[in-house]
Amino acid sequence: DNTIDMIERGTLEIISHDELKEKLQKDSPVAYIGYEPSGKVHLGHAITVKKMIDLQKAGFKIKILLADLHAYLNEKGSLEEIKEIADYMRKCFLAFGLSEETEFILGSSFQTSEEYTCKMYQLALSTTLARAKRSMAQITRHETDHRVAEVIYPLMQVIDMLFLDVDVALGGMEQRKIHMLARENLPKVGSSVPVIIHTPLLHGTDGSEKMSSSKENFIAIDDSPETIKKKIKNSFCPAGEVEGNPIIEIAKHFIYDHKDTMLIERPPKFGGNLELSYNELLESYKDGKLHPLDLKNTVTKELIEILEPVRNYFE
Ligand code: IYR
Repeated sequence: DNTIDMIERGTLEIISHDELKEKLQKDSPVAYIGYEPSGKVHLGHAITVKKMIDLQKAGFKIKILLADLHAYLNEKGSLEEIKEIADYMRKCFLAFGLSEETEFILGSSFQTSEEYTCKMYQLALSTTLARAKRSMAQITRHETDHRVAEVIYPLMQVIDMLFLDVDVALGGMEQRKIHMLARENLPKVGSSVPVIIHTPLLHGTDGSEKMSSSKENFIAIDDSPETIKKKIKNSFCPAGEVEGNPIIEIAKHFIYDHKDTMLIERPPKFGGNLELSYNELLESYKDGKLHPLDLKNTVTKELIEILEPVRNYFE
């Protein structure tokens, strides 16, 4: 039950809990996540990587799909550029704490095989165009002028689960509609269905809904201390507002995940030091007793410390 608690901590949903318990009884269950290699590895990715580390500790074999063809279909660059970024991503994940046993798989290494392609065609027959398009709403680069690539993408993601033989698929909440498509349609192509785990999205430092490497609203896990300082200093962080506040979210996911209280250092003339639990932090911030600048300074200091192993790995 400790294991279940650890897996569940910080997630938004698990579909389903009972199935997860069954998977934990297996000999060596497999958990996977896929990433489009593009731009920098940032704190949004890190939320899911942390959860993969939890699953690794819980006894899962971890497969990380470096989804180069998916990135290509989503217009993230040429395949050569994308493969280079895939290599950087793999290094980032190891630097961040996934163990050396983690299996990294390049999408294009299996996604063009005859068997894969035939399964995808089979799935194409049982999936409506409307549903495939809808599943991409939070993933595609296009708001209008939709490309055919956009409906091939989710079909491939579903078939990945079959070919990588996974027991658990993890993703941010934006993957939900593709995951639901998988739950419903995998049985139709003769496959079992994986357990799905969703983690929350992190707001961008500009306050927009999703931290994203293409929007310059991210903090990269290998950013220098100076860059982290600058980005947090300029970040959206409205006084009194905790909903949708990226700095509060960073504190929640990256500091309070391993600490019960956080020390806020303030000069006596600004009220002196505070040691706050997460709930106390929310209350103080809402009541205006904690100024955005003091919050930012503390989160900056803590985050620089948390990301130190990543910077060391690259040096
Ligand atoms: N759709 C993901 C990338 C991706 C995830 C999985 I799980 C796949 O099997 C394939 C691709 C994204 O938006 O980054």
